[in-house]
Amino acid sequence: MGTSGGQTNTLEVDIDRLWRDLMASAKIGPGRTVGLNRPALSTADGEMRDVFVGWCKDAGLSVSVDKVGNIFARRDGTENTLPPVAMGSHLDTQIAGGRYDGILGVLGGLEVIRTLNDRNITTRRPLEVICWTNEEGARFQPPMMGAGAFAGLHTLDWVLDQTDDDGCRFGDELERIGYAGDAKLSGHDLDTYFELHIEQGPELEAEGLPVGIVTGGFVAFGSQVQFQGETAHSGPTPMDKRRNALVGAAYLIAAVNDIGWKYHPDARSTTTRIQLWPNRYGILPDWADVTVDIRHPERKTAEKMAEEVRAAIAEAGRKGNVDVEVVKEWEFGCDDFSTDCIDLLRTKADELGIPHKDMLSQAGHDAYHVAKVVPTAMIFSPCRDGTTHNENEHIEKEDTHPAVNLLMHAVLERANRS
Ligand code: HGY
Ligand code: MN
Ligand code: MN
Repeated sequence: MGTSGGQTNTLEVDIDRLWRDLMASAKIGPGRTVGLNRPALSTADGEMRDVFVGWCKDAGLSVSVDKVGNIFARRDGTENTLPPVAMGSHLDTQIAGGRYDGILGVLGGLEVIRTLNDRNITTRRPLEVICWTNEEGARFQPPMMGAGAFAGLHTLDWVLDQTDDDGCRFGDELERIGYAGDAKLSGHDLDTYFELHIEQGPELEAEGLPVGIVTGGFVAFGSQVQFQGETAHSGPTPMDKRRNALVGAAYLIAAVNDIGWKYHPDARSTTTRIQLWPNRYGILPDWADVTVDIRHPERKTAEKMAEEVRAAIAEAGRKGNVDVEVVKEWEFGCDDFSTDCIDLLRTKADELGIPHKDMLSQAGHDAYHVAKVVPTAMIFSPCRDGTTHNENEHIEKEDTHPAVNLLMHAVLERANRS
């Protein structure tokens, strides 16, 4: 049995090996320029999953896949009846995504495993590296769907029946890429879950800090809203006879933006997409579908904003003289992170001499949902200018190394605790 936590403070991950993996991943599902276009359950997502599973098997891990495609790669410990300590994040990206959002957390976890293998270090509890399905919600809303199903927020049938803009069904796409697993959604016990993720904000870089310890997350409310009007000719139809779905959507889009400014600077309010039919010259659209995303660090204010959005939805239908319906709603936010695990991260960072700060996450993460059922904590690493959901997302190897080391030492401590 190798060292299990003895002389391990000199233990460091091989950051060059991790970078090789990150650069290899960056070639799978290339975007328009330097980033990625690898939405969940796309062919590229399937290819990336296959590569990841291959790397896991090469590292001696046993791989299982659950019924929504979450991948669990396991390294046995010395006491395998104990639930595993897990690391992970997501490999799917936005369609104009960066190379590191989510991917660093999955491949960073695999690098931890490889380092323990190299040094012949065993742990008391087993370890797992997890790839959650559809974190981004780029094709199938809501986001964090795989982790949400794992945490019991969504039923299996509901997830499998979600469709994308082309009417492709989640369950069919999962079959098509070969990741409709047979492992049950519930009952996959985890002892702890640590998620390493780029900050997706400018604070760590601006303060020259290599690590953020995430104490909570902005509360977010999302809704998919549909407007139903009537097609008509844009020439002969008098203004008082129109039922233009795009006008209803436009009133809502402007109102959502105003609500964000009303609660500025801490609020975020966005209409991120619109679909329209027929969306052609000379004919009024009779159907519009918009997705609204509002966020705030305080739940009370986020709920107030959500109430104002609901009022704006009704008002937009009235002013646009069209019918309006909220077809889907979701929320996420996190004040469920484990204080024990947060304290462990702080202690380990101090022991390792890694400067760090506590901070909130403004983006959503799989860890938000996992935290509902498993003791969970998150580690942030710096990203340039905070640029993200943008192909120019960029991180530096040296700046990222400490956070990956912290992940490894926290996992080791947690896996070997009595
Ligand atoms: O919505 C989010 O914040 C995450 O990127 N899915
Ligand atoms: Mn992410
Ligand atoms: Mn993202």
